[in-house]
Amino acid sequence: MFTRILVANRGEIALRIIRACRDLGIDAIAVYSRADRDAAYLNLAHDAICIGGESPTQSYLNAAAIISAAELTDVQAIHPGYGFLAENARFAQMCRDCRIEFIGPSPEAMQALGDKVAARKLAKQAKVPCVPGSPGNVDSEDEAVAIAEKLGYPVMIKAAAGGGGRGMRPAHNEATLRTSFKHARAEAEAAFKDGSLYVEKLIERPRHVEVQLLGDRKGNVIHLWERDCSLQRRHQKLVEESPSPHISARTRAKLCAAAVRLARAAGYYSAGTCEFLVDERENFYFIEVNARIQVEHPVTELVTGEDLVQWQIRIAAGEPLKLKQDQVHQSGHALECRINAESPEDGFRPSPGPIQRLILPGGPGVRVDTHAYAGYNVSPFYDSMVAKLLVHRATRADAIRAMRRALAEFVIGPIQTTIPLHRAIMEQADFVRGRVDTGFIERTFGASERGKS
Ligand code: MV4
Repeated sequence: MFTRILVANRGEIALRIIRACRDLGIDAIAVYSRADRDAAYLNLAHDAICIGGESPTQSYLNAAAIISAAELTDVQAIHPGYGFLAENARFAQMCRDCRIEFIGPSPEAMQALGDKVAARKLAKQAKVPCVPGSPGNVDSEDEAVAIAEKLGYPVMIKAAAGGGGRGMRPAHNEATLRTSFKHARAEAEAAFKDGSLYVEKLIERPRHVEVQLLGDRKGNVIHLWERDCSLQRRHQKLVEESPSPHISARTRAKLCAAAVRLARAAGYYSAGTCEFLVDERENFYFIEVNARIQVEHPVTELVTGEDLVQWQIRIAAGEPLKLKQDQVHQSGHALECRINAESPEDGFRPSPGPIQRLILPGGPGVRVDTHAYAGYNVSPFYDSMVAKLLVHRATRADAIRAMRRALAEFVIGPIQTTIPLHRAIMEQADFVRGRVDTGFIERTFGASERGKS
């Protein structure tokens, strides 16, 4: 097992990884940008190293600075967390070249799955259902039109290098397809330096269901059931839960088995997620793999009782996965609300600044993952998430009640947060009935939403 790990991230996930290291008896080395020098979790690390300026490119995205910090502190491994360098295959390769274990999948798997067209091909080979669409890249407008006519409108144009909703455009007829194609290509070129596009049939009112996977370096792959992340706003998840309220036990079993087949075909190890769209008739379609630990991983930790970050570390150290599929049970119901420093009444504008007052909820079944404290300054340079509030109870109804209680206890000020929005969501009849698709937020809180895209 490792004795020393570098934590190449910030905020709540840095703290989460430091905690896993402590539980495993490993020294955690933290890194920080000049904007994060007062972060309290730095004191929980064995050591902390400044890696550069406030902007992510100067610090948390600065691969050379991070590798230097790793060399300087003589760590055996780097945990990238999520975001920043977590899904950067070149960074994983740099780590390998420097004989530092990257705590994540292999650069090869990351590369193969990072290209959505290549991932779709792999999925098809593994007999994982995909959204009907083009077999590969679509190189011209005319080719896109021909494919759309075969599929039938509406269709969705996606960037091969995209993901998480970036570089995506719907088209409802030939005219909109032609303009969308031009725009999508320009956007993909600008955002990813790769203008490759593909076309899929548009799935109406989809639910977003993802399967948590763990694989070791010996080829063992298991799933830890699913999470439902349908409650989003502009591709920013707001609420996640497990089990999904939308699927039958039969669909769940098929979905999880499909995800495991894909991970095996990709030679995937470490923690990862296989994302699916699920339609109203419970047909499911693979869309992409997230080759990292995700923000919402604690939802799965609560229902399975497993520590995913510890597993990632054990796997990177070469341990075989001692956890067998039949030992992983989905017990009770977990919900997560992302508490962001934003103003929902003001188009979700970021609301950074000092936190003066903070009272965290607690009691039975409550978990709060946060790096925030009274006196902490929420920096405008980074993601606006300040806390993840989770509950775990026997049933979904009990979990919703516990979440209402926890949200009522939560005091944070004077910054604006998404807490009032979450309180409203937990009272919403459709949410309580489990009838949530990806258009829920727009339909329910539509007045302040429309016309902002
Ligand atoms: C789609 C889709 C409809 N049809 N693909 C958005 C995130 C990215 N991972 C895939 N996404 C979508 N892909 C087809 N063929 C609708 C979405 C989508 C969505 C998916 C999951 C959760 C929220 C969403 C919000 C808008 C669009």
